[in-house]
Amino acid sequence: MKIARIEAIPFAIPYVKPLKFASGEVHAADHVLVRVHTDEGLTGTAEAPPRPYTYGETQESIIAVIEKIFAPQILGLTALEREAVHERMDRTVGNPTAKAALDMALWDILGQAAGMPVSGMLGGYTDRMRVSHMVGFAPAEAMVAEAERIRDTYGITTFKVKVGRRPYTDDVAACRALREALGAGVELYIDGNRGWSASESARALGEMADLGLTFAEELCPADDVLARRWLVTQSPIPFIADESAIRPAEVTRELLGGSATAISIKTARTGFTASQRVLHECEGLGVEVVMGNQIDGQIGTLCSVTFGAAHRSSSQHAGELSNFLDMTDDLLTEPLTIENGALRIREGAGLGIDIDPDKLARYRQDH
Ligand code: MUC
Ligand code: MG
Repeated sequence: MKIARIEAIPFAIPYVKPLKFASGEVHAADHVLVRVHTDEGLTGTAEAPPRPYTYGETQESIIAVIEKIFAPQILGLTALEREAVHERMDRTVGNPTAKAALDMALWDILGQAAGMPVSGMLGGYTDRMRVSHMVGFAPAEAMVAEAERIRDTYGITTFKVKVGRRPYTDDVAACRALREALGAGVELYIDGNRGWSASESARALGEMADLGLTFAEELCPADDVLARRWLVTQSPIPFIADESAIRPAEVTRELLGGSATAISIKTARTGFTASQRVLHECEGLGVEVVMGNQIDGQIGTLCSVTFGAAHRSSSQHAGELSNFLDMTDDLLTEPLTIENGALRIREGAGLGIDIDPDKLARYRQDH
């Protein structure tokens, strides 16, 4: 099971419509397909999404760090030596999605070698997750129309609403319009991607107090340390740290510093190995987690649901597993389907990622 070869393949698939949020916007899934090949002929697969506005990574930097730094460090190790793989990769700081994709590809190899599904190897709690859909910036009527279409088509009844625009009153009006149109039975929470100040956030939360929001995520920057703590202390709902708490140590810092009271776990940035560390840390501290979305394609989404469904605490809340619906196409031979508001894991060995060679040939950018 020695790691014999690693591929980092750039591909780009257009979106039907761009996803816009306070820290950036996405028009195409310009991701990197990561394939780890063993000397025995197994191939582990995952994808790395470049999010320069969140982690500083680009498609080019992901490929470069994998080909020039990580591959030479880990070729020859086996998929059973993940701790050594991470020790070597962590000599390079940052680059979370490149490291995460390699980690998940190794788990895929382990599952295939053992003839077992990765979800079972991680914990095997359940076979599906309820899905939460992320609604990006648009005029309020368009956000309502999107949420209604997603609810009516896929049975999804949980929505994460992007906020953080200026003036903040546009976002408050959009949330109010969503609540009025969707009714009390739908779950709504908000994510500001650091777009508001702490005082704007406090005012907005006050104005939305009657909307029954369940979480508030990264409304203002965690780097505004005292202002953020002031905000979180008075927040009437759990305050999720997403981009401010990626690594386990950052999770500790934000939680103990009073800058967050819940955590978003994204396998796109912490893979399975470090995501388990974050999850267990949150369980030990009694902190709720939500499975977040790195604006993943179907490969990344399958990784998220595999992890989220594997554990009791990561499957309690709906997982953000539907952004691939905005893509015009994807790479999987058998596309993911959301039915009755839920997404199922794949039952076969490994992660169950089977890449359609024709689609890869069409969308890869290195040929
Ligand atoms: C999210 O939860 O913030 C947007 C930026 C990013 O890093 O992730 C997405 C979704
Ligand atoms: Mg977020």
